[in-house]
Amino acid sequence: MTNTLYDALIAPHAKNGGTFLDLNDGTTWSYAYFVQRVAQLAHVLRDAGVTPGDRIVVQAPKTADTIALYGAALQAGAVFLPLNTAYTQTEVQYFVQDATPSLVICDPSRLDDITLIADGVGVMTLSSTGDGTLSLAADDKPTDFETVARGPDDLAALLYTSGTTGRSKGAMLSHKNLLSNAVSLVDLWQITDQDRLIHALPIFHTHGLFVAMNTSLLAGSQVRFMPAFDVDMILAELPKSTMLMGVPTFYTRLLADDRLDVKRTEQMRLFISGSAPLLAETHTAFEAKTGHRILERYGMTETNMITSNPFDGDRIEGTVGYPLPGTEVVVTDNGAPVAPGDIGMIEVRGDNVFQGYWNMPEKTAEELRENGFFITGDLGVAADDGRISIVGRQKDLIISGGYNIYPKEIEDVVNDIDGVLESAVFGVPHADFGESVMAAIVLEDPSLTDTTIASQVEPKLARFKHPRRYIVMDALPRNTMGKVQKNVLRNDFRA
Ligand code: MLC
Ligand code: AMP
Repeated sequence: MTNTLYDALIAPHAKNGGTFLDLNDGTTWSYAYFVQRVAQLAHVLRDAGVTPGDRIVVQAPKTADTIALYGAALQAGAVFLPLNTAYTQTEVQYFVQDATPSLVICDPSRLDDITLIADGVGVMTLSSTGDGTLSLAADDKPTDFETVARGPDDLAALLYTSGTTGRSKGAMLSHKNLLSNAVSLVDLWQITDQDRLIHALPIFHTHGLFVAMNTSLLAGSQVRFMPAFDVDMILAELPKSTMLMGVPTFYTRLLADDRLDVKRTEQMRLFISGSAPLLAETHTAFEAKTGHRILERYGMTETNMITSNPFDGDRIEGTVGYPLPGTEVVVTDNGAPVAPGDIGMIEVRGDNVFQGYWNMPEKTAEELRENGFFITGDLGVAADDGRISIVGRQKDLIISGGYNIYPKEIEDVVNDIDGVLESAVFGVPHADFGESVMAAIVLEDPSLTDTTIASQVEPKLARFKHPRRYIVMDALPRNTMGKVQKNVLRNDFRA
């Protein structure tokens, strides 16, 4: 039986006694043990009724078993659907209803919440202490499993990404999409089994799950697997590691610590940044303190990684480098390529580009052209030699600490509150998170307070999406067409 991703990422390690995961409690998982654990979990999935092509929703803590569950989903031919652990019951309900999974896996502390909205779908638990029902059920299962056949075009994962319409869209990622990108990155960044990656990202997004884990599995490298970002822990691991992947907030926080220096980073081979713009000043300050030039790359949930600064060659601050091998990037004006140096829409085509949005053919048709180019919503410039710089976004999006926040989703919730006439949510610069969320509101009921509004937003939206300030206005600024001028709000309230 062939299974594109399983055969490339997992099967080759069946007899590999080398360390894969180095965990916080001091224990390690060898690659060979990982392969066996994946098989045990695949048995649990099958026994729970998961059949090939079924979606499994996973809102679970960052543990070794969660990574093995990703492997198990691949081996059982299922579609892995990870969710941010910060999502509320209301948010999870939408994903469950939209994706119609055959199994939902959550932290034991969320079991009641999730069972209520799972609508007859089976729910199992996965905890950070290993005593969830999923892990316990796996313990006495056989350590081998007959791999389900999956080809390059079969779906491997469904990752939701919010949209400008306020409704999250499930990006369908095939085995080929994920594998082709991992192969390009391993080659480009020269990742080998001699590498040790510091992994401090969440594993429910492209960056922490695919960019970090798929490349490590493909190369057979070691992963220092941390439950979350922690400056002290990272500083302690730098002398024993070779790579770090992070969002810009990782780097600004590390820079603020005097213990970061040349000596501590001597063994490190590569610092990679992505998911949000890395300020040129962060790049420069990091080099001054450590001697390392951070390698910035650019990607999206729908496309995996698109461009990267070179491994050998100039890593230029403020640019995201060149298209990955096998990936075409064009900068366009209404679909027509613009000249080098001119600003336009970044469009992408290649094996890395997703298969479309789950159950949303109209949305897919709007963003994925018939000729295969995906319209990213990011505005960029290509230099004469093809190097890309991102200069802005056409989509109304805030990126806070690497998390994408779509204003429309928040506006819908705020506008629904009795006594609110309308609102406009926008981002302002934030030293730690890059951007931070603010809401301008117009009230029908002047007695409504920030606290009342916040208390009604809280149960509906994950904490990282909550506006940090509500600004009451008599009217929202609008242009002659009646469109709210968010640039005016951003300028007026940036301080
Ligand atoms: C946490 N909080 C945030 C936040 N993260 N608020 C805004 N933006 C964020 N990103 C809030 C919490 O709700 C909490 O609020 C407070 O901050 C402290 O929570 P915490 O869990 O202790 O936060 P911290 O550990 O400091 O996390 C910050 C972070 C984390 C930057 C380390 O957000 C992170 O790991 N971000 C990475 C996101 C990522 O992987 N993106 C990749 C997307 S893929 P309060 O008020 O309750 O205290 C993609 C494609 C690509 O974009 O190209 O890669
Ligand atoms: P997501 O939908 O979460 O995958 O986020 C993708 C978006 O993150 C892209 O469309 C960009 O707007 C942004 N992004 C990713 N990497 C970078 C980068 N290096 N510089 C600027 N923006 C980035």
